Amino acid sequence: MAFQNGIIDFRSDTVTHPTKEMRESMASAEVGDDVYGEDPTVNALEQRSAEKLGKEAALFTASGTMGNLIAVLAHCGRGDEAIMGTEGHTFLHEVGGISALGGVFPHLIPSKPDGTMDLNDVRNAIREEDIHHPETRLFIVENTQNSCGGTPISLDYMQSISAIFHPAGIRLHVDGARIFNAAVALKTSAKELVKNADSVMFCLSKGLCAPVGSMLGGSREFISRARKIRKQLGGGMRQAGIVAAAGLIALEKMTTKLNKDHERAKLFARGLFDIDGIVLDKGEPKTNMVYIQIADDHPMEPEKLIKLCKDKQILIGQSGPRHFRFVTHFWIADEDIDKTISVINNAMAD
Ligand code: TLP
Repeated sequence: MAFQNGIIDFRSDTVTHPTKEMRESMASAEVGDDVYGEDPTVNALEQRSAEKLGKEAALFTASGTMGNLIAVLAHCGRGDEAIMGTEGHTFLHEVGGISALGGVFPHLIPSKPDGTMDLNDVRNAIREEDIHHPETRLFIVENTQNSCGGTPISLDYMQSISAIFHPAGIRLHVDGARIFNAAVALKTSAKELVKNADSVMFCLSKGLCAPVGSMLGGSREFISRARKIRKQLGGGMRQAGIVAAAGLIALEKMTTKLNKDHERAKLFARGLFDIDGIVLDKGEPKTNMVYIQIADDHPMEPEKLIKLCKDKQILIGQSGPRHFRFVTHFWIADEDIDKTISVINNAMAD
């Protein structure tokens, strides 16, 4: 079940289109002015999201990047520091927004291949009071950890870091863009995984297929500050119920389908693993991401592989010099996986 135009798009789960049910609910959504708090569909989405996260309140944001940025701005003041992993999305892919717009200083500690950060590094990152030091306010952990293979981060780990940071008065933000993938993979609930977090962002627009939007959850007091910052950033969205309607379907109907994407990622990885010259870059997939590398001694050039796939209506995304990330999602079916394995197999054998 590729897209209507026949394209099989592995570049990300951000490329997903809304489902038919989403489009229908968008067409008939009740709306109001959300800046006045009067959009019933947005209000329902915020309330349902808060319940799903086990938090007091939630806020609809335009994107995951905006949700993370608002969280950092709500937790930190100018000159404060936020600790995060070297492979964290906030460090790698959010345009330096926390520094550019918030004056927040990123304190990096190495991300391990399993997506966690070493607990000793985590402990050592907390600075003692000293006139030379910035105030450490926040720790950001990503779940699933995208650049480390889409690895889910366990509740045990979340508890260990919260036991380190909370006594030191440092808050914990979860970039849970794919928290429901993590919950499915770990056979638990999103609520359980984020119970130690002070704030959490998740995306409606990735594997959950909504066309736009992310949710930021936290305490009532935190979300009311976050709401004001969203307005300050120009993110007050008026009749946003049109898009929130799709978000409600994403939340209620799509989270339970994610295990299919994970099964397909495993199937796909197995097929790719058997191809001469393809190396699984980050091991067996644990959620919906398959990272591969073209072996250094294989003559295939990455640009050529991209083109050969494109000629067959398959879009693939490069994640390094000879590296690729394939993301499985609702719009990729078993036959699309089979077709892609065969296209790559033929290309590599040529
Ligand atoms: N990730 C995108 C790209 O930005 C890399 C992708 O294709 O995976 N947190 C995490 C962990 C993410 O993976 C992303 C998007 C975001 C935040 C930002 O979400 P959006 O794209 O809605 O701003």
